[in-house]
Amino acid sequence: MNRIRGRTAVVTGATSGIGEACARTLAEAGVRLVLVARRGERLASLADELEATTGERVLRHVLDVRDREGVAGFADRLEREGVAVDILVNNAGLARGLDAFQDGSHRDWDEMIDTNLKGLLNVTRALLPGMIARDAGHVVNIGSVAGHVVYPMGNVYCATKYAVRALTEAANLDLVGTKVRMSSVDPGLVETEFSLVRFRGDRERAGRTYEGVDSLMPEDIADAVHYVLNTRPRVNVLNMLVMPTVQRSPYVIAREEVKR
Ligand code: NDP
Ligand code: 8X3
Repeated sequence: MNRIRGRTAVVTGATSGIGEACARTLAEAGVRLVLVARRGERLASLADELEATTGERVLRHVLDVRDREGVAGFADRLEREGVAVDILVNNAGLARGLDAFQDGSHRDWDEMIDTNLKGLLNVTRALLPGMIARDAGHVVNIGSVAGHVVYPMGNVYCATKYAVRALTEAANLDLVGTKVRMSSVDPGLVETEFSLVRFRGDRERAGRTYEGVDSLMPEDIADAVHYVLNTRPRVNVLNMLVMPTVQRSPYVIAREEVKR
């Protein structure tokens, strides 16, 4: 049964990887889309493509989730255009670097905290009150296995994802008595541009992350997000941890040897 057809969803970080896959999966399910990211050209090309395949208007809004004024402007635009948001997928996020705590870069730390934590807060703070006022809505936060288990050199990235899990739990306490739900979907290794961003464009190093590993693909996480959103209104999945079969923890990976 399709319980989300005709609903309106905001997907942040829709220009790549998991966010793009969520946009495609939700479009297929008949969800009206509002797509958000910083790279306008990519955003426009995905929105145009989904408009052509679904025949539905796809709103696009170039936004850096770290920019509080920009987020307020985005929320104002939605209100002006009479768009009531039923679903928010807080996906925009990134890792920068893989350094020991004692060698960490302030710039990398700020970027991760400002995006993964404060960016998620900014967008949620702007859209959640409308959901509460309508007593309907579902927020899905994309966390990570890194929010359950820390790994060497993951320090600040892991801390942001532990925070996402804590915020999902905390928000659910504050939402009790409403029909608004908040969930987190927490992936293990997914092959996306994540490592390319983490290693600032170093394709060889990024490629090694996925070498010999039958990683999750972005559509696997989009399926999980779809499942969570499509549950009956009485069901609230607080947290769904989704790992590749070959990865049982950040430390335990069956990696095939790659012959060179
Ligand atoms: P990608 O790099 O492929 O996609 C990240 C997306 O986030 C892009 O669309 C990017 O768009 C957007 N984004 C980044 N910063 C901002 C910003 N400041 N404002 C708006 N949008 C932003 O990586 P993934 O798809 O892998 O990452 C998506 C989420 O999944 C992240 O939260 C990540 O932490 C999480 N995750 C990823 C895993 C993996 O192994 N890949 C595993 C577990 C969790 P643009 O640059 O156009 O703004
Ligand atoms: C991304 C997955 O293991 O690189 O959250 O932290 S991992």
